[in-house]
Amino acid sequence: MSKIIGSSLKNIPWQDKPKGFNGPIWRHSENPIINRNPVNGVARIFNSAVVPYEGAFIGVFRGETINGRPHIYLGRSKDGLHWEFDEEKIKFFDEDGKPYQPLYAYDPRLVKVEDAYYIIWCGDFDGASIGLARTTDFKTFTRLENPFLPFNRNAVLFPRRINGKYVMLSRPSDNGHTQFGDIMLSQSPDLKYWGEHRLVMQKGGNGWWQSVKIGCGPAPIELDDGWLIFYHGVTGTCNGLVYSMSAAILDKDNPAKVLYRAGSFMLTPEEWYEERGFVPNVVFPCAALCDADTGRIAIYYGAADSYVAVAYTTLDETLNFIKEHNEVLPLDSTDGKI
Ligand code: BMA
Repeated sequence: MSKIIGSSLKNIPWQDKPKGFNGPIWRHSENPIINRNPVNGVARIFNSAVVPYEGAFIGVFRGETINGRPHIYLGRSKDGLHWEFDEEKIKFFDEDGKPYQPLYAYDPRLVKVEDAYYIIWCGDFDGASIGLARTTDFKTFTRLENPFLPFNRNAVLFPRRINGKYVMLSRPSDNGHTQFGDIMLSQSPDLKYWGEHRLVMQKGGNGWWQSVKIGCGPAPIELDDGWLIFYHGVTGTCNGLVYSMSAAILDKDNPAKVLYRAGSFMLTPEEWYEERGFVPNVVFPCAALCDADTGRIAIYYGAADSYVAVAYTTLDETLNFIKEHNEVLPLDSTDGKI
């Protein structure tokens, strides 16, 4: 069986799989872990990302302010489940030290690459596109050049360079509530100039749960023989879009190539906090903590655009599910250079 390449994380939030539960991902029993109105002036926190930090946990949180605009807030937690937030949104400065605040910022991801932590979000760049910032201490945040042209609204970095390049997954889109979308990959020698774009995975397949669009989720998890990604897939119903999640394995040296991909969802909206909220029927994964020793994985996901929830799986459970439901689409298995 494959192994996670990474650190041990003994204090990873964890609950064993409930007896009699058959699914590959099981929910934390005290979900949602963040409720409405968590901070003065913030109505909802959801679609947010966390990392281990100094023996505890730190995260960047999508805070929907009471005028409806989302911004990114910093949060800290001892156990990864109970969070305290700064009252003020994160202040970003450019590389010359001048204020460089996003007009709005949502769906942040947080990834450690070498000695720095990177925040990747969707913000306004004459339309929705991707924002990128670096911090080493969670006190000062340096906003870098916007990686892509508009429109694009969903991106995450790989946690290390591959073949000497930084690698970003993203989902190019339109200026609205995009009714299409595949996962692409872009590469950069310096986090400034991005190119060598590749197609990674397309929506669709035999099942319907990912028929409208797909988008990347947490930072890819390095395995000895590939990269594990959790991602969201969207289906259309007469009552609107439904967001579920599943997983795939990408090639280790060329992650534009999909080795295995689950043709069925691993988690879909079922609980009240996933089915009922500002946008009903949404599970939207943005972060995953892993313990390399045990293969335990804790996934943080936004629920119904209203709450943050946690769910658990293990590497073995996930790999078994992916392989049992394997369905790689024709262009997924190529090197993506079309
Ligand atoms: C997507 C993004 C997410 C959101 C989802 C469901 O397009 O805007 O932030 O969770 O829609 O509303």
